[in-house]
Amino acid sequence: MELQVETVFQTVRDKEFLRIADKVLNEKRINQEEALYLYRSNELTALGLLAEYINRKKNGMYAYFIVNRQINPTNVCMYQCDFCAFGVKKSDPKAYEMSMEEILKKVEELYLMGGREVHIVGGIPSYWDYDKYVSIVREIKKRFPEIIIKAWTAVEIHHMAKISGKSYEEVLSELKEAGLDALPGGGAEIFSERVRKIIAPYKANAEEYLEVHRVAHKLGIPSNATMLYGHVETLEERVEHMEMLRRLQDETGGFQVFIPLAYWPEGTRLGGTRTSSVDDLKTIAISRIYLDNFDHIKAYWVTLGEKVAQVALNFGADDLDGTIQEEKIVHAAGTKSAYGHSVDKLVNLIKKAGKTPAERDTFYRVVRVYD
Ligand code: V47
Ligand code: SF4
Repeated sequence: MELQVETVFQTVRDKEFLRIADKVLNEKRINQEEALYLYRSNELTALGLLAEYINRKKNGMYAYFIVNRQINPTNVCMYQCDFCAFGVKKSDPKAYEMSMEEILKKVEELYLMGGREVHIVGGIPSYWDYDKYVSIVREIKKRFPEIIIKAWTAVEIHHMAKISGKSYEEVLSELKEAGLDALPGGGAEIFSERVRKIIAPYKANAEEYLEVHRVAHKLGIPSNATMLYGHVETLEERVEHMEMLRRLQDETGGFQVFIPLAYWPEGTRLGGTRTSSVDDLKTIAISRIYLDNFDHIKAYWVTLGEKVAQVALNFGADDLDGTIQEEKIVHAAGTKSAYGHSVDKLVNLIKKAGKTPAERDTFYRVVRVYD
């Protein structure tokens, strides 16, 4: 059945909302002003329906998940971003660093349960040398060649280039040669210079983040993109962030998924309050509509909570991330989500959202459908 904007949206009285909705249904790109209008509108259910319509055209009734594991090898970090409760100084009693044996043990546990992906991201200690990052990838690949390694954010890649004197291209090529398969999307935060000066003044800036991803795509390394929202940024700055990603995706086509990350304030220097579920759902829906050149939008259950993530699967998102097993970054900032989920739990969450659970690998190749 074809959706007709007049009948589906008959309860919506806002003419400008309807004009934008019609544009979206006609597969025309919306601009930044129109995205802002959608953010400021109170037509939440119509917005969700619009985003979900786009999502179903791209992904049908599938909602994806992956059997994966996060490994955060250390929480010692020289950058001390104000929104982050995870990164601590070496002298902090909470500071830890995993040995290579501990890291390999964690990968082995994943391997034995049939997992497919390790997602490695952590703090950036001033005393780690370049080879440390490369050797973690190399050792994992050597022992577990079937495991897909999604490791090191653009911020870490930029840092590696800085300490080694190598170019992004050299660093990424060496990591690829060691066994790196994909880059995670962390470190993007909000691209606005104004915001970065407040929340993360010392690490890679927007241009550097985007350039790392550009080079990765050129080398055939796919990557993900994130946006940390709900702190000091304006709605304009969120939309500008999406615009910069949309432009790079037009150029390279190398992004696989966009992941809006809801900010958790507990234990951070920045403080503030949690996002509302309405804001979370709007952000999922608007990103689905705005990023028309991205195939996937992730409802990351760790930041959204399981319940909002489930609703988000009907607001334009098509992916829940995965079993994860152990997550330290957002848990340090107060999330009450479980540390990990079983496959059964994720399958159930998805089925109860009215979607078909599709287990995937890192590259969105379907491994198993749970009808
Ligand atoms: O870059 C840090 C964020 C990110 C907080 O690529 C916080 O598939 C909320 O990027 N509240 C790391 N978020 C996690 C990440 C990620 C997660 C899942 C999947 C993928 C992927 C990437 O966590 C950091 C930062 O943006 N973060 N502190 C906080 N207080
Ligand atoms: Fe370090 Fe990343 Fe936390 Fe910033 S967000 S303090 S770079 S771990």
